[in-house]
Amino acid sequence: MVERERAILVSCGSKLHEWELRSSLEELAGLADTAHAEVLEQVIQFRDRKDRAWLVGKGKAEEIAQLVEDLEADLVIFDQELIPSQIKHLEELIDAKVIDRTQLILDIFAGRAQTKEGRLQVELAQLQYMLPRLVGKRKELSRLGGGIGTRGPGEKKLETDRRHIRRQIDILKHDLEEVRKHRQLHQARRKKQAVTQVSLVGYTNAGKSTLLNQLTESEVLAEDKLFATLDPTSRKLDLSNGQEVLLTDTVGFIRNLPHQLVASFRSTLEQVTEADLLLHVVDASHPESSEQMKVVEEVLEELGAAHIPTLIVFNKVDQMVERSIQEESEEREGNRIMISAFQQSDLERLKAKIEEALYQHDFKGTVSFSVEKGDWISALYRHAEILHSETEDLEISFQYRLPRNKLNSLPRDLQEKMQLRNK
Ligand SMILES: Nc1nc2c(ncn2[C@@H]2O[C@H](COP(=O)(O)OP(=O)(O)OP(=O)(O)O)[C@@H](O)[C@H]2O)c(=O)[nH]1
Ligand SMILES: [Mg+2]
Repeated sequence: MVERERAILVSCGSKLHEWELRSSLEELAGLADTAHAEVLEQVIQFRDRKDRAWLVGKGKAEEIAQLVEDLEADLVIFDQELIPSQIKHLEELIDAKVIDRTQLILDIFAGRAQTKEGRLQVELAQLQYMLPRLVGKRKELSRLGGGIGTRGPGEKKLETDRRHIRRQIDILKHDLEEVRKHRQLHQARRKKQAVTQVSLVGYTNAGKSTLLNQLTESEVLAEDKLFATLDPTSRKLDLSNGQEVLLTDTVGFIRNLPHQLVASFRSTLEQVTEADLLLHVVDASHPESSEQMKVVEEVLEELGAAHIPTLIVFNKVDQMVERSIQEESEEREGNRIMISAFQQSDLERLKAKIEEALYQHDFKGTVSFSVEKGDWISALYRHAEILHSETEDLEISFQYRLPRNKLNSLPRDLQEKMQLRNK
């Protein structure tokens, strides 16, 4: 077993936001653990304004340096993003590696990516994170005196490093585009076959992979770690009405998700935007479940997926303390369900609820046209459920129910006739 790095965690912010700072720091400890670090100490510095040079202020930075020495720490992790000049100052003072939350998350992702696309995406995010930091260092150098000794090989090296990184970024983007085209081809085929797609989304560690496993009897990795899943996995799920849907597991979200990551994962997360239904899985036993839900909603918004019908799945109710409050809210609204992923009867209820949600979001209506439109009639019989039909003179009219994802299986002119195209 590899020796765990010894880490000190630091957070800094206004006393007004103490609660938020503490819970974010708690989460940082979880991230550190996921990255195999041993957390020795957590330090919070309250100040209303961040120090530009030291973030936490020089005095506090000196205290941290002392703490590093006393505890023999290898690593100091800041919960707030560090700007280049802060990294530089802190590294000069502290005899340990200095990183921030974003770097830690990128590092975890790098260790976890399994597929080619996942690896490319993480690498791209890492380089994009590095690039401005190199620029920063260069500026720092030229400001410090300029002239002899500062511009020489050091600056040249940075310049070549930057060029090299830019080139790498271009190559990665190009490779990603290739992988992406390939995947879109698959997706287009899926769409053509009009397979209903249901995607699991939610905060990291909510139980998405566990649910995928339980519902489809598969064995994807699920564990009590943050970001256990990076690459989307799809499995077939049979509903009790005989309908077959494709259930997709996705990467978990977290507050202050590095935006470089959201950007590079956009293409894998496109599967989320293509879904017919989202299952937003929430760890109902987590003290901050409602904040976590908000974060997920924000990321969905950012991805352009906020409009997709969503079923909120409150998971881990077996671990919940205050059950009654949540149950009440469940009764008030129809788009939520409380379950434990380990309870067979709950899984059955969930499947029924998925069926219901898919059904609920189908198109319903009536349409009439000439009986001579043979291709329209057969398309309707093939793809829609005909609730009622009537022929009068040479007009035939249908009362129908059409699954949302079957829309494009109908001839375009029929879609227009049914006035469903822009719904
Ligand atoms: N008690 C209890 N634990 C659960 C339940 N569902 C999942 N878990 C546990 O929660 C932990 C996280 O589960 P995962 O399925 O890996 O969570 P995830 O949402 O896929 O997490 P990421 O992939 O990290 O985003 C695991 O240890 C599961 O065993 C549940 O209903 N009850
Ligand atoms: Mg997972």
